[in-house]
Amino acid sequence: GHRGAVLWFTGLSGSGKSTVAGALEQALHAQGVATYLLDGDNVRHGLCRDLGFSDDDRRENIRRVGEVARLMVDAGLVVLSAFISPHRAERQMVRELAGEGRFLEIFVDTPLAVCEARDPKGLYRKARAGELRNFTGIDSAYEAPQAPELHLDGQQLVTNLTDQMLDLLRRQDII
Ligand code: GGZ
Repeated sequence: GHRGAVLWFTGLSGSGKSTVAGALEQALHAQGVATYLLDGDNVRHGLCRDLGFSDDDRRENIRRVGEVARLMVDAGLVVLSAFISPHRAERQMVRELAGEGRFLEIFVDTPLAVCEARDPKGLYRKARAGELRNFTGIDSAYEAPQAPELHLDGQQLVTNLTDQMLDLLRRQDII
């Protein structure tokens, strides 16, 4: 069996949050664990389609995601949530919503220079050119976690990172 929990991935755009969360989800499915992956692709086109990237809109984005994640945890799912979530206060809010012991913060730590070199969607280039405002790491702040449950080096191989996450879930009696 397994118990519900929120795995909260935070990191810069291009840090690898979605890739790492997707790899963990596959590994959990292979073990018969019921999961749901929340990320910008399925949330910012629907539930949060009215929101942009001002501080207020990011706060509301994270608040809604946190509420949805809580409902899914109540249903017994392991929720993987991959948002930049740049502000400590909002991550703390979701931690309190989920309940202590049901929220695990996973910091996907990839240096800005590396994310910028990857630039899979060309957004960093646009931000540097002044064509995109309030871009995290360029002209909008990212507050790194001070005490995440797991601190991942985003430049390591995904298989290695997946093993570290599975170890965490075993230690926390989630799987
Ligand atoms: C940051 C932005 C911005 C700005 C568009 N700042 O690499 P991506 O494209 O796929 O991931 C980024 C995504 C961030 O959305 P989140 O919902 O995770 O952000 S937050 O938690 O702060 O609410 C990026 C794209 O949206 N994007 N404009 N200005 N990322």
